[in-house]
Amino acid sequence: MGRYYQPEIETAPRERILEIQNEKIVKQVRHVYENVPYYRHLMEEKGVTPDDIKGVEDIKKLPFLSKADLRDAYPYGLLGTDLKNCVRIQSTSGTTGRRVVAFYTQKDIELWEDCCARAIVAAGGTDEDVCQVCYGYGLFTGGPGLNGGSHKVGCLTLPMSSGNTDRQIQFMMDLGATILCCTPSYAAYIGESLAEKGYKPEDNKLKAGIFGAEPWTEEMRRNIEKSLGIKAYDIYGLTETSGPGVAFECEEQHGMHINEDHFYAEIIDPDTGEVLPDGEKGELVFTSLDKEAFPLLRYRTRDICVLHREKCSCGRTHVKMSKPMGRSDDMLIIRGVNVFPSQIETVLLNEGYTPNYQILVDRRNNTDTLDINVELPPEQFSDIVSENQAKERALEAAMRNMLGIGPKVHLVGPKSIVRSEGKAVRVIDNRKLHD
Ligand code: DLL
Repeated sequence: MGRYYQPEIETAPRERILEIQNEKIVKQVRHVYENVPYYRHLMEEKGVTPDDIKGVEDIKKLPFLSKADLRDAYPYGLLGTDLKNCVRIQSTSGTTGRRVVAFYTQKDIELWEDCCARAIVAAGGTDEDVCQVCYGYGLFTGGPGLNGGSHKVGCLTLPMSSGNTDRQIQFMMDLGATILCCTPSYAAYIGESLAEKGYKPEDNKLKAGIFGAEPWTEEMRRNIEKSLGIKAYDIYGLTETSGPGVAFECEEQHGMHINEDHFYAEIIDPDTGEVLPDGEKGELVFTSLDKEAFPLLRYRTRDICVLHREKCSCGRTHVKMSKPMGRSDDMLIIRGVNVFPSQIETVLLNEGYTPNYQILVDRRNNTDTLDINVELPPEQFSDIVSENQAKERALEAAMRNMLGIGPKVHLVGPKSIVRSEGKAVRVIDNRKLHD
């Protein structure tokens, strides 16, 4: 296997890519219009018909789609094909109210796995490699996506899923894993655990890591590379667009190539929706070009980034996106799990507390921590420590249920959370996630 998984498309001249995109978008829009009444209605509202879309130039005529639409249409409202043609669902982590369920036909899965295979090959993967996948398996897209990509490349795949670090390390050493796939914070933690066990970076056989699903800095990259003795590559994606592999880093390790034959990217001003030119920072919007079961036109990711089209020394011609530099909504990613402050508020209100709370996020020993200070009104305040502790544990359980991760809850006395004169400052995030 060479430097590319699908060289004819990954290094295709720009004109060829545009030709492919133009051809596919016409079909994709028609497919959505004919099969997804929810989106057809949005098009009708905007006065656009499939005949207006003759190529990617016309994508800007189409209405946007947001997470709120996905919620409205839950679970089947955006399905582009008969359920009987679907073979899989995946879903976002946590959340009851905001769960996103994505559907796949067998062809959708093939294309998704191709995208992940491209990422693995770009990180130097071949059929000689042993690829340890410790993203979560199950509903989360990380495990299944990289697992499928690893099979396509022909690597010996270790489907570890996340957690149980001792076992991860044992398999890594005993089976000579050469590629590690997990979140960057878990990679850093594995590096630390190896050192604690007395291993030096040269003791493992790893050569590369494919890390994503959460923001990470160049400083984290350097630390991980040093502690594991590898090259660390970024990979991006979201459940809505199939999962990891929408974009991936090449040997330049400078921006992620977007798989433009499957996804058309735009950057918009998050406030006005206006399309911004390449090189300007704004919200990333994706249009799928050939999805069957869960096609999304102009989906607002809420991730803030920049697109670059300069020639890349790796030979790939696909546009590059910068690392996400933040979000245009209030979503937090904590230990790889997407968390919205509104979910925390919902639990508090459901459990009979007031919405006076503060969310504290930090990163200690490469692991995200989530603490929630919850203010008790005078009538609920108790001097008996054990009573408060029991309430804290009960709230923690309710939060875990809603969020999919367990926070530490601290009940605090009446009026001890500072009232804000403007917008309440609900979230204090002390992690340094962006350079
Ligand atoms: O995190 C898919 C994924 C799995 C990507 C494994 C990479 C590796 P969701 O849970 O739907 O899907 O979360 C998607 O995570 O909108 C970004 O805000 C964030 N995100 C994903 N990759 C990166 C990355 C998966 N490389 C949301 N850097 C996205 C920064 C990322 N943020």
